[in-house]
Amino acid sequence: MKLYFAPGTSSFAVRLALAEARLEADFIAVNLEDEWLRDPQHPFYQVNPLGYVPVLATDESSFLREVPAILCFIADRWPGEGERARGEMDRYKLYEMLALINSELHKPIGLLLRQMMNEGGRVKSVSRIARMLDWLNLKATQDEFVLGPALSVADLYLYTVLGWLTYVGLDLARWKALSAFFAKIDKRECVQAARLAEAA
Ligand SMILES: N[C@@H](CCC(=O)N[C@@H](CS)C(=O)NCC(=O)O)C(=O)O
Repeated sequence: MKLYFAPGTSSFAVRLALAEARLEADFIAVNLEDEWLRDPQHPFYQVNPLGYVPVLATDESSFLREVPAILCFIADRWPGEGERARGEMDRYKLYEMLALINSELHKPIGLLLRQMMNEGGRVKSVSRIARMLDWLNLKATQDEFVLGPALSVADLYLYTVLGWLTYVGLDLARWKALSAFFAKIDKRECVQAARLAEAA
């Protein structure tokens, strides 16, 4: 497998999931600033014509895109996690959480980071993100991980996007249980190793 990634972006959640699931992959850095990235002549166009990461190449010609889909693919190949997610309702709960992180946190934070909102939109968006974090903070007071007692790919995705809050003027310390969750994931051996590898 190959992961097309850009440092500091959502592809880090996929890198973490691969590491925790002990799945081997090669890592191909993509320069998101490259203005030719979406040009049909650019090699990355075959990988993702939409010009963004992450993309997981599952073999030479099969490219899986969109963080929630890629994380489900990994979850199914992660023995412990696959086992946990086997129940039908558990599976829907995993989709639910991945969709929430993707659409209610990842995307709006991404738009804020890229300054793609006017001031009114920015204020509303920050307040909506804070509301999501209030709810996730409450969940974090009740369970060890976002989907219950076992680590899942959703935790790794949430951890990744929580790491961006500071860049949009939100202080994670405001949400005590989420801060503790972040610190717990951050301490994991795989996470530390993945961070070093990403920076190399
Ligand atoms: N819908 C995609 C969005 C991925 C995404 O936002 N990727 C960002 C990095 S976090 C990116 O590559 N942005 C560059 C761009 O969109 O031009 C997903 O969920 O995987």
